[in-house]
Amino acid sequence: RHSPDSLQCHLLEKAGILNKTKVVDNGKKIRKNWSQSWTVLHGGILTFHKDPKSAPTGNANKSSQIVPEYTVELRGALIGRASKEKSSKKNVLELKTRQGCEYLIQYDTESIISDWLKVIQESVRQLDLV
Ligand code: I3S
Repeated sequence: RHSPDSLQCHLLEKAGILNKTKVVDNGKKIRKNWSQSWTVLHGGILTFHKDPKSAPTGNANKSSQIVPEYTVELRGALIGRASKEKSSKKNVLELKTRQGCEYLIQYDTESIISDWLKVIQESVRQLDLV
């Protein structure tokens, strides 16, 4: 039950719709581009999928709706509430990866954002132990 494999299994956490934008790419600040994203946290990896609305028309089949846009390695990452200067939106989280990328994550429903904050914090903590 506590082998490394079983620990990996316990890292299945959450999935849902969020708004997100990357703001720093490998240490370089980039222009915000908020979009909605089917977001999956599994095995210490957070995957933001492409907004199906951004897919070219005629290509809106099921598989085009689950194309990963960003995969984020959570080991060693920092997650917390973003300061007011980072965005005018409400309920914004800031996620900084060890690889030097930063993302903002937002949703108008506070309980949804606080659940994601808790589960990402817990995932980062768990990854520290294995
Ligand atoms: O940090 P900024 O530059 O105020 O972010 C805003 C811009 O990304 C804006 O797009 P343009 O760069 O095309 O003006 C977005 O529409 C806004 O949503 C961004 O600000 P918020 O406060 O919503 O994160």
